[in-house]
Amino acid sequence: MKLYHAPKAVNPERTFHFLKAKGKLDAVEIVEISIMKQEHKTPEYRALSPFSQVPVLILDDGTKITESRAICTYFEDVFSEPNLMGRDGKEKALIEMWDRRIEFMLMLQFATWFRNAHEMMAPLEKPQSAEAAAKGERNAKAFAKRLDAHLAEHEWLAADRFSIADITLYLTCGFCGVMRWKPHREHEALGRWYDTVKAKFAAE
Ligand SMILES: N[C@@H](CCC(=O)N[C@@H](CS)C(=O)NCC(=O)O)C(=O)O
Repeated sequence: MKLYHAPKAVNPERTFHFLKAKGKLDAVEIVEISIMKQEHKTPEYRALSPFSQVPVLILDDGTKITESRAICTYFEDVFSEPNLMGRDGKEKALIEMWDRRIEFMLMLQFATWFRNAHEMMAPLEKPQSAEAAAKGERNAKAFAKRLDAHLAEHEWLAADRFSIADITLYLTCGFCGVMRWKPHREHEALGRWYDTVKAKFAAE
């Protein structure tokens, strides 16, 4: 198995950290791609990823999987422990619910802000839009407040234990630093949760 990974980019980091949480980084060949050098725009890479995005997982039979969550679903199946996506219907649904909320209501909103406002993104986001950036920023910041309220009453995002939803949120919080925004330093419960996840990854 081969995983095309772009360090520091949130979706590839999601699959990478998922694999890390499984303790299986050694089981997969990792190939690094530089998005800033536009290595994902080459004809060779486009043959692997038709939308020119990272990550991509290539299975031993040549099958290409190009969505980060779908790649995690595959890893969950082949590396079943520790379970990160739910053991029964209820856990699976709650974990997926929170993971999708983080993806749509925080990560995508933040990405809209970042891609439309940061000069580094100008070659990739044409044209950039100040209006879209402002809307993304507003939405991301409003959702961070709601997350803080949830985490004030729960140790983990979903199902009372560490899951893929925590991985997605942890990496998204880190990604927000690129706009000098640290939601986990603005909100107390989010900060307590963030430090716990950080310590967990540092110990692995
Ligand atoms: N829905 C896809 C999104 C993948 C994605 O947007 N990857 C970004 C890096 S975080 C990328 O490859 N960007 C390249 C570009 O925008 O040109 C997934 O979850 O894998």
